[in-house]
Amino acid sequence: MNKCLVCAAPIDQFISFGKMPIANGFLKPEEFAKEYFFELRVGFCSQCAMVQLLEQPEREKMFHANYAFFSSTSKFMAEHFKEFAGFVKEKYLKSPDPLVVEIGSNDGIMLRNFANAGIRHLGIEPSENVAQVAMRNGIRTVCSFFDAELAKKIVFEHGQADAFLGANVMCHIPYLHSVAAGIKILLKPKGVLVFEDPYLGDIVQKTSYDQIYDEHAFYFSVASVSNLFAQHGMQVIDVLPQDVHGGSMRYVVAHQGAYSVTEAVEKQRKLEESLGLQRKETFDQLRRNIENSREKLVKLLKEVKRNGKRVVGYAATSKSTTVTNYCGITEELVEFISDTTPIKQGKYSPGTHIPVRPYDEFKKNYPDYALLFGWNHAKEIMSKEQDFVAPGGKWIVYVPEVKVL
Ligand code: DWN
Ligand code: SAH
Ligand code: ZN
Repeated sequence: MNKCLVCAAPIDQFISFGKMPIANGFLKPEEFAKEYFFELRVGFCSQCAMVQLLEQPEREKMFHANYAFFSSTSKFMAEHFKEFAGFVKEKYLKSPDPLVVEIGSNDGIMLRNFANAGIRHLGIEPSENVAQVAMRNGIRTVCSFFDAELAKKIVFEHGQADAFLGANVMCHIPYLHSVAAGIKILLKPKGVLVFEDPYLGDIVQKTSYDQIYDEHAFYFSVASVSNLFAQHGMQVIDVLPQDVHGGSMRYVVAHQGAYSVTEAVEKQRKLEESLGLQRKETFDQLRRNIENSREKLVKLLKEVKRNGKRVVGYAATSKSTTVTNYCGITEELVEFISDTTPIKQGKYSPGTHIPVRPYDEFKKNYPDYALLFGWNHAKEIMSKEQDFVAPGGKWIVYVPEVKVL
């Protein structure tokens, strides 16, 4: 029996996706034979409402000097982080010469907004290749995993922080208690933690099961995040739903009693109750919805193939690794996956070994159908792909429902 990583209560599994490879482990044919697999199992803790992986590969297998995800590949996300930084600056950087610390700072997509404004900043990023891009652009970065020990060192060298930020990284860290303890040490009395992650409410409502993969150890709700920080003398003071990554939540957390709590927090908790995010049955239903989604997608792809049509995958996302492996989608159904990230191109998708090719190959010979693995960027992608659609190209999507657009 697994124990909850947050409250240590016994926890039940509600789904297994079977054997899965490293989601960002794009590889070469000579590496196929020694590819690493683990069982992607997910559980819900009835005690503290935290949804979590029950098995996760060691962190060095996921985050290293060849990490394949570079944040700045999306222009829309760059705009989003400009807004995020503006929100923090306006509301929480009131003291003279403030310090902003960000974990999972990647290639600097967020921190450059502070660096450009001459604000003291520090990025913590364990994946060396992406950290180097940030450093080359003048963003102060420490190449390390964040935990309570590192927090002490940062306070010693730089003093306490006014804002501690994290986008799509808190949910990646299984040792959340060490992270929370570190944040507690690092924040000034009026300092705030502002972080964003894919929101459990959206995953449940949209059956966006592809958010579930090795890197995502947790699937947060306001309830589970509040429970976690309460154990460390901190409280959620504000929550702001976001459209990005298929539906995310921005949480603002502060030392207990340092700020008044906005009405949005209670409102969201009520909404979570009505969605059943604190009930085990919700996740049994989610499993059935996921199984249905798989059945429909496989049926559709096989039908399209039978009709002699070409299907290409659009964007070799981490999420696509869950979809292709869980649904058994190989080169037989999807000719190749087009992606703009140089480090992924010329390699093969994890587990299912579909070729990943440069975007130009999509552009120069449009397929009949594009399977939108980057559905969370649909607005950005569809607005620039008019030339694919105009002569009859069609999108296949599977979130929130399997359909042809
Ligand atoms: O949480 C995480 C999020 C923030 O980023 C990480 N664990 C890993 C990663 O997840 P992902 O790989 O699912 O992220 P995206 O942003 O959905 O995928 C981006 C991929 O799509 C990149 O490989 C670039 C590609 N892409 C493309 O080929 N054409 C993206 C866009 C916008 C495009 O137009
Ligand atoms: N914040 C960026 C990157 C998200 S990808 C964005 O939203 O686009 C997750 C990032 O977190 C990766 O760059 C990974 O190397 C980093 N990361 C993983 N574990 C970490 C840890 N313990 N401390 C700090 N960063 C971590
Ligand atoms: Zn728990």
